[in-house]
Amino acid sequence: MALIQTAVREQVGIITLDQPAKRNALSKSLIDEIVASLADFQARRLRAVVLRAQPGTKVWSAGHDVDELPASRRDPLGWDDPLRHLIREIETFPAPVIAMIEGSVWGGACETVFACDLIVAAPSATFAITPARLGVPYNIAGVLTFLNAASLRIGKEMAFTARPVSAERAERLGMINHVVPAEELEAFTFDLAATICDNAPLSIAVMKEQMRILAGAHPMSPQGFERVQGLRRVVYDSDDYQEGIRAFKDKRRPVFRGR
Ligand code: YXS
Repeated sequence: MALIQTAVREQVGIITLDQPAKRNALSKSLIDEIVASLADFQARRLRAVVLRAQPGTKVWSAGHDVDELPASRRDPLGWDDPLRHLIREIETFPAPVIAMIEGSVWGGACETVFACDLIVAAPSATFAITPARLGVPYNIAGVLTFLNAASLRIGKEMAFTARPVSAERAERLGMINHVVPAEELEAFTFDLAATICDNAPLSIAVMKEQMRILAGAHPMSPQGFERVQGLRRVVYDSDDYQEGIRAFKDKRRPVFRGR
């Protein structure tokens, strides 16, 4: 059963998340379908991609599929994790990927949206960074995605509180490009895509790649990286990590004890 719908409108590829029963959770299967669609769009030399959910959805995506997070003692967001693969595919896709958002966006889906090149949202959209809600030690490239979207102070507030940020506040803070009334969202987004398609695709592709390289150009010493990985291991080996996942599955509030 398809977990996404795809379409092509002139030179724009469209990917619609379509697994409402699981609130479009980013499972490996769903991510594999997105990645395959991006490869097809690239082969067809499409000049923009719109990544959206079903019209009128209350939840754009509930984030990483919690059922696919490792139980314990293994990095939950290592290089080969499907979510990490999706982020890299979006960042390296040789044309702009525009996230069109209605409803709430959670955790790994929030990073996915922030990894997109442009974000157009309806007033109903909210954005939440949720590792602290589940006891997950986010990975350092993911933290950089968040810091490239929000200021350090806002990034800390979102990460430490795990509270959703409204579309209006996100636009005011420059975290998203436009907030548009829901009934105008599709027309506005596709007009933006059409404008991009009328410009020089090679020039756009090289500027997107330059900005990716520059946005990721942060010096980190081998010692610094090893320190981060050591700290993350303490977290994903902790009782709190297991409690966070267990509480989610039990549909109850977690009780974190700091060990
Ligand atoms: O009980 P059934 O079988 O019907 O399944 C329920 C949920 O378990 C399922 N579901 C998910 N399954 C796997 N992974 C998920 N992330 C996930 N979210 C939901 O979908 C069915 C319907 O969910 P339900 O009843 O809660 O729907 P709702 O409309 O009442 O509430 C929608 C949400 C999104 C507010 C609620 O589902 C929710 O809070 N979901 C979790 C949001 C979240 O914390 N996501 C972060 C996932 S972990 C992640 O992204 C990173 C690793 S991190 O945390 O580090 O950022």
